[in-house]
Amino acid sequence: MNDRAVEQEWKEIQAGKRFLLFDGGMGTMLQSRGLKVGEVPEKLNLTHPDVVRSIQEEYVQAGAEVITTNSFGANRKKLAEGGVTPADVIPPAVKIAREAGAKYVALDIGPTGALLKPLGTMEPEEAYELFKEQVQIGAAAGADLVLIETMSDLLEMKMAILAAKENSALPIFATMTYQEDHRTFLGTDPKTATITLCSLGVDAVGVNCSMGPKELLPVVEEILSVATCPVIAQANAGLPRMEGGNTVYDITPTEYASYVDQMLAMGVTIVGGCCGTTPAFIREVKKKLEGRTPAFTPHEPLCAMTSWQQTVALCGNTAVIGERINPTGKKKLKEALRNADYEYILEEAIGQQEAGADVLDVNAGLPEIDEPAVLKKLVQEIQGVCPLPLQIDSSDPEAVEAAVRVYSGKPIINSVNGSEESMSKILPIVKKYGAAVVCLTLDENGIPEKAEERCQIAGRVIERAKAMGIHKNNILVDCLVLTASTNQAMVMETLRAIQMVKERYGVRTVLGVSNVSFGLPKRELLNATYLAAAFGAGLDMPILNPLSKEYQRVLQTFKVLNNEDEGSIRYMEACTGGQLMTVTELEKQQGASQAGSGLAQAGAGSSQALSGLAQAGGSLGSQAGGAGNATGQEEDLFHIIRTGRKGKAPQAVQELLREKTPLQVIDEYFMPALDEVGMRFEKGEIFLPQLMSSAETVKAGFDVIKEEMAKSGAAQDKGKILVATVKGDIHDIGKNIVRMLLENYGYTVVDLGRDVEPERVVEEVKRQGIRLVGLSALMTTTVKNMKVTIEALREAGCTCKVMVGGAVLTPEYAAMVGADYYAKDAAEAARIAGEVLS
Ligand code: HCB
Repeated sequence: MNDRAVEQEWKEIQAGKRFLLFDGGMGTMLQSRGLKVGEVPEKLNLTHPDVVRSIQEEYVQAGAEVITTNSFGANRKKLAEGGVTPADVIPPAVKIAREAGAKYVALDIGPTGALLKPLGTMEPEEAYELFKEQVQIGAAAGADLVLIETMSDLLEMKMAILAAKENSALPIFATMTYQEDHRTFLGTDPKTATITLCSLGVDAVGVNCSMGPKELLPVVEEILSVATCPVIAQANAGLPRMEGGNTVYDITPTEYASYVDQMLAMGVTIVGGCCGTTPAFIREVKKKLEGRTPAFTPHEPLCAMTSWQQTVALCGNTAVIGERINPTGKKKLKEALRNADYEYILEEAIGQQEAGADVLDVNAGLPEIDEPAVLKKLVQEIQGVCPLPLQIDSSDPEAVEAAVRVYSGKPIINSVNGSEESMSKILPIVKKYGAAVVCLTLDENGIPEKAEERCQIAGRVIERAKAMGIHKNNILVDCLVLTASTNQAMVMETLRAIQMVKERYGVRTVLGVSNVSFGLPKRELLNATYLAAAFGAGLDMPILNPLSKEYQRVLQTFKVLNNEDEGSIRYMEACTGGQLMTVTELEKQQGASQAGSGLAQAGAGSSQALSGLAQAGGSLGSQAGGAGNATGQEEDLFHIIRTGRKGKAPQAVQELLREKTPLQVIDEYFMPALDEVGMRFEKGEIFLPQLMSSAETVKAGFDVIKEEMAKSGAAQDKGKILVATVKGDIHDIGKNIVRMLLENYGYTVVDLGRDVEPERVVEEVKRQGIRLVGLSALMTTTVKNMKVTIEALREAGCTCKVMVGGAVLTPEYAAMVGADYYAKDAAEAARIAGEVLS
């Protein structure tokens, strides 16, 4: 094909008007050639290029147009294990694919193999550097596109996309991998991933690996429901299972193709295969493409923001942006920012989340701090504990970019305005990182008085953004309210402007409501009344303090009236929960007759249409107390563990230890909090990152307990006990508690750690003449390894006693695995030790 024809074909592919067929799996094929995929499969490009080539030739013969290079793990970090570099294996990988007859060569990029911060230890930029090297080498070697696949971490995917964008002009296809619960291993759902990846400007988005094609159908459906670019699906050949040490796939090529057929009918245009698929699968899929017309219709970008776990979309509903992480006028927050006291700020984040905020504004604007560094760190810290999407709020473009770059998801940038400087600096960041942006209706000349002029500024920014390829759904206009104490005549003009921009441009609106009341008494009353009025004018996203009871009442009542709270369920819950007492009820309760009188007047000044809402808001104001600020209060250790804030745990434990024994703290706080976290994890309410944060928090608290117990530690040595968590199991909190208590009772504990091979246990028992072994297992799947370990001890002739424990165990299981004792908790373990070693 000549260049023009190729160009035309790509245009069609990128518009979803032409199908594109990828190849299938490589591993299964290598095995069928008698080759074992070694530790570094990419080395085969050097040692057995002929074999790799002949497999790819088969795929070409079967009809595959795109051949994926054998470079899935070809990043510097992974390759180091095999003593090779990306420069050694990527160019031959591209060459082999080309020689095999590929129409297009896809540079294959898989995950780095390390967990990124805050879950793991790798900095996002470190991942970026690894991907950058792969892209640069692959592009120079002549790849036609970049395929980033099998990703579970949205942030890692983002780093790979940025690396591809910034270091090549190649089309980018991005696919994530989902589990049976339709979330990635780290808890991202298909819609959230798709919205985020599309906004980053990829050329195709989708799913690979995961499960069989049948199980992927609902995932594909979700992806298609929001995709703005063509969708790619490359499933496995069924659900993999183990048989005699090998991974086996059950689906036949024709069955596979019949599910692909369904995907094509749903709108998928790019297909191929993943693990377990072979040229026979691709041949069958090819038949489904023949004579068929693509059914893909791209969606308009949704007005939506995402975190790595959640999407907040504005489709006729309202959503609240929590305003509290902004140092303006907040002494404590300023101090926290200056001292890098992130714990205080995380508390603010959690508090707002629990009060019902949908998005959090994050602002670190203090002249005396390094704003880019602090804002970036703040975003990372908050994303570590809070799943809400964030609004990155700064007037410094450098700080905005630093924060947006490491943000996992599609954030809102706050803000751009109509001045040339702002538009030229902020809009390119919005475009590059696929963010939504708040457009302030001001420019070089300040805030215009009249709604008409504010509307004109919004129009200018929208036009400019459009010219850069930013869709109007990614622009949220803030018509800016000035305080009633100094600009009373302009307050209602803002509401006119809201109505006007919505009508004229069809955009969503944002408003920092609390500004209206600066300098006046009973601010919350004014704020709530104004919020109700603003909702009436069509406001979509108020920026406010979600902890304010007055605001909450307006919000909850408005959601009923706006048909957002289906069946008024949440409203009724709030009523029965006592959160929404009416003036009369309050008066009754307080026995006071004056409580609500001022409020009715507050509503009366507003226009007729709004007065009902204003009253609803107004009646709230009568409740005494104000913001209902959960922060600043003594925080319960249970809550700290549940919300996974490890920095807070040591102090909370220390305080509890003044009144309680270490074991009481463990039993009354650690265990129930972990139980609840485990339950929520099982129900799919939280995901692995949150589970890990809670575990880390317990560990931080546990370190304090350990120190405390060491102080009162017994002097004599009552004998040696070996403890270990069995093979395949990495849970060790329980085992560590057992160890600590036994040490405290005067035993010497040999702790082999977690995920311990049976042979290791046998070796140490023999070497150290151990008489009591304590094994721990927390998962049903690892209980069997207790049995294996105990059998290994018995076979080796060890006469030691074995006790077993861990949440899943029961006395029956203990007997079944051949243990001598079952210890339901650490105290029981100490009692058993006394019996065995006395
Ligand atoms: Co984990 N996890 N987890 N997890 N995890 C559990 C155990 C589940 C029950 C949660 C659930 O789904 N409801 C579940 C297991 C389901 C099952 O098999 N029935 C589960 C899963 C599925 C997983 C992963 C597979 C998740 C994933 O990756 N998708 C993964 C496993 C990886 C692996 O092991 N290969 C995983 C990972 C994690 C971490 C890393 C996030 C974290 C562990 C951190 C760590 O231990 N360093 C974690 C945690 C914390 C839990 C929960 C929430 C708490 C466990 C815990 O520490 N309990 C747990 C849910 C739950 O159990 N409520 C959840 C508190 C301790 C003190 O209790 O029973 O261990 P304990 O110990 C007691 C007692 O039993 C006895 O004394 C201790 C003190 O009184 N005892 C012994 C314990 N061992 C003893 C040995 C003796 O000789 C004598 C007495």
